[in-house]
Amino acid sequence: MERTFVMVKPDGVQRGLVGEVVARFERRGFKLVALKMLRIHRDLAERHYAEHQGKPFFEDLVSYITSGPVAAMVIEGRNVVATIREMMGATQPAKALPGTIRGTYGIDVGRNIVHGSDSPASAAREIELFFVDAELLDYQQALEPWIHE
Ligand code: DAT
Ligand code: MG
Repeated sequence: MERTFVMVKPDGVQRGLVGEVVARFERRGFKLVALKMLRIHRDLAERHYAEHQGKPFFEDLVSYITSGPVAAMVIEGRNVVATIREMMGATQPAKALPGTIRGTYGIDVGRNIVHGSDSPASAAREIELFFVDAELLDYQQALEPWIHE
């Protein structure tokens, strides 16, 4: 089963949107396999956003993501990486479709509430950056047969 890494960014935590974001994924039927809050420090931020190093917005991105606590999670389900990207909406909230997370709660690109891995390979890399194996829980979702046929 596929896994993805999701994070409610500091603006989402400050605005009290952690429950709202998690609830959307739970209601969709996805399984939460890890969840914790942490404060990201510069070293982890730079590694997480390594692909953006050197871009003009990199410094602002690192200072934003390290500016307060985040809620980090690992979510499991069929095609979960792409589905959660769709549920998040476009990177620029102004272009995100209404009903998506960013299209419901966001305006500026530098305050776009949520992160989600963009591919299964990114997910594997990001999960390893933020979690140790023992934090990824292996359990049966009681409603599983009612979610997957
Ligand atoms: P996403 O978060 O949708 O995966 P990304 O990986 O391209 O988007 O960029 C990571 C974050 O960097 C994004 O959530 C917000 C910021 N960002 C991206 N492009 C930007 C831009 N052109 N100007 C300012 N910030 C940007
Ligand atoms: Mg990205």
